[in-house]
Amino acid sequence: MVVETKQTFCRFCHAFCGIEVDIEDGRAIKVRGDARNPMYEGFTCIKGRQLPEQHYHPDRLLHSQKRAPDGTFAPIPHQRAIDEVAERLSAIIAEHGPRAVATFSGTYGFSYPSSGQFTGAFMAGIGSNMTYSGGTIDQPAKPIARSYHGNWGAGPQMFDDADVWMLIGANPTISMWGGIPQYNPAKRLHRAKQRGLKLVVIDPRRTEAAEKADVFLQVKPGEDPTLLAGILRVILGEGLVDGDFIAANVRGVEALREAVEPFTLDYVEERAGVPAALVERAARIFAGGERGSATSGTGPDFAPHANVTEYLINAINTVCGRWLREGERVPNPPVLRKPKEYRAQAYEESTDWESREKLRIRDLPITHIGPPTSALAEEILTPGEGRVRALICIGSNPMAAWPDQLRTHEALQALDLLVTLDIKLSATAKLAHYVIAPKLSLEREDTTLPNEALSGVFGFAQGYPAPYAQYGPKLVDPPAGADVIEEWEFFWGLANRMRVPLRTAWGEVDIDAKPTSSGLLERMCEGSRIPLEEVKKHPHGHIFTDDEIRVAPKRPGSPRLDVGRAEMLAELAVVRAEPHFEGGGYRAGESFSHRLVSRRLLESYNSSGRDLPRLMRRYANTGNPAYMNPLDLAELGLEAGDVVEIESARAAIYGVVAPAADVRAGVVSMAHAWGDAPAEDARVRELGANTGRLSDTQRDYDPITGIPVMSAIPVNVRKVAEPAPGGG
Ligand SMILES: Nc1nc2c(c(=O)[nH]1)N[C@H]1C(S)=C(S)[C@@H](COP(=O)(O)OP(=O)(O)OC[C@H]3O[C@@H](n4cnc5c(=O)[nH]c(N)nc54)[C@H](O)[C@@H]3O)O[C@H]1N2
Ligand SMILES: Nc1nc2c(c(=O)[nH]1)N[C@H]1C(S)=C(S)[C@@H](COP(=O)(O)OP(=O)(O)OC[C@H]3O[C@@H](n4cnc5c(=O)[nH]c(N)nc54)[C@H](O)[C@@H]3O)O[C@H]1N2
Ligand code: SF4
Ligand SMILES: [Mo]
Repeated sequence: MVVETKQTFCRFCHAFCGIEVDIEDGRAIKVRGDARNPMYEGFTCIKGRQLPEQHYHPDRLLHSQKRAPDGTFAPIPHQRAIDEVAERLSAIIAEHGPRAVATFSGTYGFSYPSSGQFTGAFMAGIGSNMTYSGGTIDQPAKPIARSYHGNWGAGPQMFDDADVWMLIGANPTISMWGGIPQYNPAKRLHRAKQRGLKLVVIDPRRTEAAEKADVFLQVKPGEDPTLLAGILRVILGEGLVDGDFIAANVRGVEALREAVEPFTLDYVEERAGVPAALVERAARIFAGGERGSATSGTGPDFAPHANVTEYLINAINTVCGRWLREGERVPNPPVLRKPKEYRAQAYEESTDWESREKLRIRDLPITHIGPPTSALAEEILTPGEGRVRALICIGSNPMAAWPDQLRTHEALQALDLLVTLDIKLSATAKLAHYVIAPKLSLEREDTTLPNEALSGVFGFAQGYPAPYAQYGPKLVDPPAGADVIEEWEFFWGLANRMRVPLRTAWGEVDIDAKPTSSGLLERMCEGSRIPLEEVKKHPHGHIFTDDEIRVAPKRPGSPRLDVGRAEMLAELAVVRAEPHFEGGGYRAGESFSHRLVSRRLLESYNSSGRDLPRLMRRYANTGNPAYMNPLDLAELGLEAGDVVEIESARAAIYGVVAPAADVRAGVVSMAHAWGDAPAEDARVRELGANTGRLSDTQRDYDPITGIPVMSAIPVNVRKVAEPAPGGG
């Protein structure tokens, strides 16, 4: 049998690495990094190399499923499933109005751009704005803080020519997500260190990235606002700022200076648990460099006061002048997007949350990033007009990923209609009325456009650092006999039956003549700087450099970046006034022994990957380990492999302990999106445990984004007996 080799890109995670796939007899048999890909240079991780196992997994859904009243699932042709879902949605809308219908787009809603467009168009078509996404339980503080601070039209300085860099609660060489561009991040970091980059890392865990740090601040979880205010105080106090940039482009420096004044090094040391001399050194190194950014990941954005944390990160970059200037070459102009203008000036954004439409729940606003996912369970459970009664999940898994799993579990069971588009019977799918079986990545054509569009949305070091794009053709057919579709086809099918107009960003879609995937790709790339046809000529991907694309001068009368926003500085004052306790708690009268922090494991991707044996070797008898410092284990009389109960103010989970000297004492470091429904708790060694259950969506949540405390969660840890199987 001949083996053919073809190029495409991996979509197991959002890094979209360029890969080569060996195909034998119409089946993908092997995946490796594409050494000729100019962006990734042959890099892949162990997850991407499992794409064949994922595609041909015995539990992969090759047919859509319908749940019978007794809880069992039976295959249903996808056309029939769409007929029935359309009918039930129409009935719900007729009786309760369109707001009763919600969508939740998750990890694999991002990977395929037509999914998002058709979800949005369908929802707009029926007249519902209940379009929730993973973004509001990810790093919503980034766009919110950016709005308060203002946006810089030319973008931030880049990693590849930086001489200083600060990583706050991000671990890019494992998460491949950002903070350092997620395209072969280890190699980028290695090269940067070789040219002399000075790296500051702030994390409660000595991460893989921290191993490479010049200064490592092992901060107490949740204390980033204090630490960053302390760093700013040093920068401003010692005048380590870019005075010219500030004079021309910034306002609010005096207000900021006053606001950080109470964050003395002594105070920071005591509260954030970082030696004063190290804080000083970090500030001097970062501000003393020529180019670089302070960047962050999910960790600090899951902790309290995340908007302030992100605001202070913006302020550090701004007072140090870490933005691209007039005349500089734009490092990453669009490829598959339309040409755009880059100006060396600030742009103001609206922060008028108060005048926006509010949810019924806790008066939370629907901001420009959509309604807050952390309130959706309550939108489902709270009676009255506007109650959400139908939910469609697109490449997402609320049971694994939403904070406050007990509430989520209750809510999902209270729905009149739950539909999920998923490749397997996930914990959410098991509760669904219909599961729609989608095609997998190697069975569909697409482009790297979503990653290109990332830059500027999430902040620093996001999106491609160069004008790169790749087109990935369809490489294999779905397994014989399969009835699988692309997610957009589901929404098109609903629109067709319900007579709902579909207006995407690429124009109106005919709801009687079904488009093709190729046609949609062409439409979404219409007017792009580089035509799709040209990109297709480069099967290994290509960097479409254009030295003529430069940063334009600012327009007269342009606004300034604002580092002194009253709302943010007022919240910083709240931080300063808060009591801080020796234990883990945030409130007086509460006593907790530890704080539990989020982390990523290389071998799983949120709730994906746990069914792939080669990924799970290390976790075969532990699930997602509860990593703790050996000092803590000794104190609690624990040994590796013991089962503990981890209890927050909201709920308790089991965890299997693993010693980890890289974790700060007093901290439990544990990955999310493991475990299953509460009845399966005793199977902790096999399924892991769901850390989301420890969060309380109704307590200590952010009043703008609604995000509850999802990291730096105060918990108590105690040894318990091995849970009895079947004993939930
Ligand atoms: N406690 C805690 N909670 C967290 C986090 C945390 O760190 N701690 N992280 C948060 C973050 S950052 C995020 S982004 C969210 C993620 O939240 P979700 O996106 O809801 O979670 P995932 O587990 O990624 O869900 C992806 C689902 O898509 C399915 N799937 C896999 N491939 C495909 C495909 O090709 N097509 C389709 N249609 N489906 C597919 C998978 O089987 C899985 O069920 O979780 C958040 N929740
Ligand atoms: N292998 C793998 N890759 C993934 C994912 C996955 O599940 N597995 N998930 C993907 C998703 S959805 C996302 S959003 C990205 C996230 O990408 P990252 O944000 O880089 O994710 P993490 O590796 O969890 O890094 C978060 C870091 O924050 C630290 N941290 C926790 N709490 C605090 C705190 O209070 N303060 C500070 N300073 N640090 C803290 C943790 O110790 C951890 O090192 O990763 C993506 N990539
Ligand atoms: S980092 Fe791994 S999972 Fe992510 S795209 Fe690359 S090979 Fe795939
Ligand atoms: Mo995420």
